[in-house]
Amino acid sequence: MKPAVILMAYGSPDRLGDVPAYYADIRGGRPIAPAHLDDLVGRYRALGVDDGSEPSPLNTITEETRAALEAGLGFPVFTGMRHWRPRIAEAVDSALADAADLLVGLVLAPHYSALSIAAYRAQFDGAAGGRVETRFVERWGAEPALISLLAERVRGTGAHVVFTAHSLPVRILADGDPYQDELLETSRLVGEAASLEDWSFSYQSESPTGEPWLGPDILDHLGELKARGVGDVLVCPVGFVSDHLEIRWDIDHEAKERAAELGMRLDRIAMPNADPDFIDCLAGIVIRELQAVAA
Ligand code: FEC
Repeated sequence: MKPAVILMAYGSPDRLGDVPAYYADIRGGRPIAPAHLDDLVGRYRALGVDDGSEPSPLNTITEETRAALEAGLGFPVFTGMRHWRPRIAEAVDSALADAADLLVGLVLAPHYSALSIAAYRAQFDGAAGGRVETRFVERWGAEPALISLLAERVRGTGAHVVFTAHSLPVRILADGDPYQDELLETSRLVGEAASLEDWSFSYQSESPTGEPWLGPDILDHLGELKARGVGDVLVCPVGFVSDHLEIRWDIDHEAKERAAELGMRLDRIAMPNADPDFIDCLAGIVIRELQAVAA
């Protein structure tokens, strides 16, 4: 067998000039208010994405993760982006051009939702189109290696730990979507492994789509914590695994600013990115999928 991994990520614009097309892809053809587009361009600019020839700092992290996983596994890993290039379909085509005969699809997001992992899966399955044997990892939020890696980063803190994840529209609950339950389970497992006495969960990064989103949002939650007498917060974004816009802007800028306004201190854990322990975690998941095929 000649396996390859299709490592799927949300994707990030390479240059500022890409932001309109990238945002249009996220919106799936629905209209974008000009003020929202300007605001998004400003956020990417603040993170160091520019119109120069250097790669975007955010995409550089995804590439480091891909390269480290490939080195760890000893067979090819191709990156496919849900909303940018290289697309998931391009990654699948590259793997097939490289003569891979078994593709393992793994998304760099641990929790299942119909609005998230299912959309990656649809692109992956559509691209493979029955041309090759495939395995797809639907969830890995309770993976022991992930739990212990995150637990290590919050263990012993004197701060109140707030686990966070990207919010989604409230309507997913009526459809019985497992997203929220899976996020709370990861948070509980990490809290237990790190013997945390005081932790909570909140959402972040709600998008201005005009419908209600799951809450509480971290910006409101900080106010609730302040009212409870909490002065020191450590954010552990369990729904994300790398430094990107939602971490570097929404947590490091917006949430930090809100905490400062409230007279609170806010830090966050270092994201897994291409940390060797995290790469081992991903490699372990892939190897288990290969073993299931061989069994
Ligand atoms: O660093 C980067 O360039 C990309 C950061 C990024 C990540 C990410 C992850 C998730 N999203 C999820 C759901 C939604 C839904 C909408 C939505 C909108 C945006 C916008 C940007 C954006 N998201 Fe995202 N998301 C990232 C970036 N996301 C930019 C558009 C402007 C804005 O809201 O600021 C609303 C779509 C709509 O308009 O209909 C829903 C979920 C995740 C976590 C799972 C995953 O990573 O795939 C869920 C990273």
